[in-house]
Amino acid sequence: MENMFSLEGKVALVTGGVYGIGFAIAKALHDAGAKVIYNAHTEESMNTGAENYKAAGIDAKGYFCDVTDEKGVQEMIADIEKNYGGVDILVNNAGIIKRTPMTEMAVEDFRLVVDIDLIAPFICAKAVIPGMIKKGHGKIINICSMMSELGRETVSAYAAAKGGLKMLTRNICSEYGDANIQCNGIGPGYIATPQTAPLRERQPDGSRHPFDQFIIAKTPAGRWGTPEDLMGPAVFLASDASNFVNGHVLYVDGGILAYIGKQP
Ligand code: NAP
Ligand code: GCO
Repeated sequence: MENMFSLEGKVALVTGGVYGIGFAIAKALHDAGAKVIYNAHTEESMNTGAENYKAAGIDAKGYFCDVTDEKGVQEMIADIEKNYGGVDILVNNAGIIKRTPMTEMAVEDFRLVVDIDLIAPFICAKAVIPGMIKKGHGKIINICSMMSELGRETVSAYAAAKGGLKMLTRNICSEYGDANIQCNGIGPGYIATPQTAPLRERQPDGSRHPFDQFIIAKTPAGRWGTPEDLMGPAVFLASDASNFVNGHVLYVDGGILAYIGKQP
C-alpha cells in the first residue's frame, strides 16, 4: 500500500511553488520521493523560493519563468526534458486574484486574472503532455477553488477563470486519458496564505475581519485551512494511488461546499 503513494523517480513541476499552497504541495511531493522543480516570475520570488527550499532541506530546481509566456514555458519544459528526463507531475498552482466589483473592474484586470489562472494552466499542460505521452504516463493537478463552484461579490474574473479551470481539467482527462494521463483538480477552501491575508486582517479594534468571521461560520471545521492541509491530497493525486481517478476536482475545504452555514 505504501508504494502506491511513492513518487520515487518522478519529476514534479509546481508552478509558482515558492511559498503558500504551491510550496506546501512541493514539499509534500518531495517528501514522497519526487524531484521538485518550481518557477517564479520575479527575482524576489526566485530568491524567496531558494531560501525556502534551502531552509526545508530540499534540493529543488528553480526556473525564472512567467507562466503566461508560452515561449518561456516551452523553453523551461525543454530544459527539464534535457536535464531531468521530463515532467511526470505538473501542478498548475500559480495564480492571482483581483477583488473588484465587476462593473468597476478594468477589462485589462479581468484579462490578467484569466491569463494567469486559466490560460497559463493550458500553456503549461500543453507543454508537458507530449512528453507524458512519450513516457506512457503523466499526472496533471490543477489548483481550482471554491470559486470553481460558487460565486461571490468582487471575484468575477477569478470565478470565471477557476470555473474554466475545472472544465479544462475535465477536458484534458477526456482528451488524454487514453495516454494514461490523469488530470484532476484540487479545490482548496479558504486557506491562510498571502493571497487571503486581506480577508483575515484584524480590525482597528482588534476584532476579527468580518469575512474571517463569515468563513469560520461557513466552515464545518470551524477554521481556515492551512497549506499543509493540501499535502496529502496532492500526494494522492500525484501517485499511482489515483491512477483510475480522472477529471475529478477534490475539494479540500473543511466541508464548506456541503454546509448551508451556521445560523447567525
Ligand atoms: P499566493 O500566496 O498568492 O501565491 C501565488 C504564487 O503564484 C506566488 O508564488 C506568485 O508569485 C505565483 N505567480 C503569480 N503569477 C505568476 C506568473 N505569472 N508566473 C509565475 N508565477 C506566478 O497564492 P496561494 O494562496 O498560495 O494560492 C496558490 C493557488 O491556489 C492559486 O492558484 C490560488 O488561486 C489557489 N487557491 C488559493 C486559495 C486560498 O484560500 N489561498 C484557495 C483556493 C485556491 P509572485 O508572488 O512572485 O507573484
Ligand atoms: C476570496 C478568496 C477565495 C480563495 C479561494 C477559495 O476572495 O473569495 O480569495 O477566492 O482564494 O479561491 O477557494
